[in-house]
Amino acid sequence: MSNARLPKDFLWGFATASYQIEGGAHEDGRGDSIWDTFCRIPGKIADGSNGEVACDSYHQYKQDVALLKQIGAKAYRFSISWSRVIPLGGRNDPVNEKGLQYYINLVDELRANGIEPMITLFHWDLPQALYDRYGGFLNKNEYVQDFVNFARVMFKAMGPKVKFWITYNEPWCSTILGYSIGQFAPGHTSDRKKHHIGDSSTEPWLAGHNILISHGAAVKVYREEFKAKDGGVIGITLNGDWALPWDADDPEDVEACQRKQEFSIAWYGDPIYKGDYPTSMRKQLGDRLPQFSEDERALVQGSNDFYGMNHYCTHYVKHKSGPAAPEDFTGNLEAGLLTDKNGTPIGPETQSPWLRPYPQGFRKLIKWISDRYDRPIIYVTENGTSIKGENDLPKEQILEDDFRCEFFKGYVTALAEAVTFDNVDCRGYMAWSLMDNFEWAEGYETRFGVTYVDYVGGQKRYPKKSAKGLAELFSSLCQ
Ligand code: PNW
Repeated sequence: MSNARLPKDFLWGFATASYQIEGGAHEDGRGDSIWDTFCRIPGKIADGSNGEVACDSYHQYKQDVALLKQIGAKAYRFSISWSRVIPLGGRNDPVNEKGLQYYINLVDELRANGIEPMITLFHWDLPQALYDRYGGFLNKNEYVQDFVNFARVMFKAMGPKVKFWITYNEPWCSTILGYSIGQFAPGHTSDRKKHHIGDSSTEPWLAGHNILISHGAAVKVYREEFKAKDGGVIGITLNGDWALPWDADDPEDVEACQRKQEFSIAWYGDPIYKGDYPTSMRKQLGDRLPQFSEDERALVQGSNDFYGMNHYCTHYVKHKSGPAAPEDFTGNLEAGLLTDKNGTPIGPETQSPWLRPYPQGFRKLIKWISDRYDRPIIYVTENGTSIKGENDLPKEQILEDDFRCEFFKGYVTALAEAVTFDNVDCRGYMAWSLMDNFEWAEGYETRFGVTYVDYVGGQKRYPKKSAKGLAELFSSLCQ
């Protein structure tokens, strides 16, 4: 398969997210987000850390851009801390000009260095004030208007300088991890041992519905008020793992794989590309899954100029018999299995318990998405890996990250195969991540960067081998 190629003008680069890298958590008027408060609850973050300083990108953004340039990136995907721009979050609350200026400066610096900015409006850090005021995602009327207002503030501030907009990063994570399992902010779950508030049987579906509507409403504003003069495109980023049957000879496990994709990816993808939730979800969830009114459907259907795809790994899936539990969010199956019936592991271990590399799964999944949604334009907006025990190694060894180089080689080659042989229209790829950063509930112990960040040495950055590896990989494939 060595004749697999990517287009000459393929847009490749690196991704990060505001709370994971910026720090400057209380500077120049930034307000708290739900992640600032979540980190203060003992036991929620593995190493008890938070994003107060993180990679200090609030002060070192020029170094970040220099680094991108040095390693040959064509694009940089980053996200906006909503509570930095509007500290209290709402449509009647003041805009914090200093906070907004940070992002204008970053975009100007990127453009001055010939790097294409790609902005994610929301990467999980909801302003705490909106959660306190009306429950955040769960209040449709208030939330949708506030998100649209925030989006408009950003579209207006950036104008034609930004050509790529992503409304949301991985709403599956915000809703399932944040409103069902309680592992992510704001920590809601039915499990009273974990949290005092939440209903896993209803809240994730309601939160997801309201996110979809706010996405559609923000896209409408971009298309009506900005697109013609600013010339950008806008979409949403969905995460997705590939699924293999635990028992390849059991038709019920094979069927469960499809249902698993519907419950995780098509939950958001189908309303956007087809106008409603998948039948399998309606069948299992009944009235707990909200209905789209005609107005809502009109907002959501057709609201992607491109599909943003985050992908890391593949899991085995095993069907369950009997009725689904009320808090089930998987499609009544065992998801996330790391070995199959014969005990064969899906791939080598990494530092992240859920992540086992399996490059062929990337090719399969991107084709699955492309086929289901009639060949949308796809940008891969995240893909990368942690390495088992990386954090415990001396710096010199961390910089020789051959495991990560192999990961990228396998995955990017699989992508090139999908583009060359499977008729997939993928136009860009952002590796996760430009640098080691705050890995949410796993804290700083898990590193995903192609750049080592010295957290005790002033957050200084040292490119790893994989940083250079990507440039070589793309220069050989893009021709
Ligand atoms: C993505 N899981 O999150 C996020 O978009 C990034 O912010 C994050 O740092 C990166 O992947 C690496 O984890 C995920 O538990 C977090 O399956 C958790 C899961 C999947 C994606």
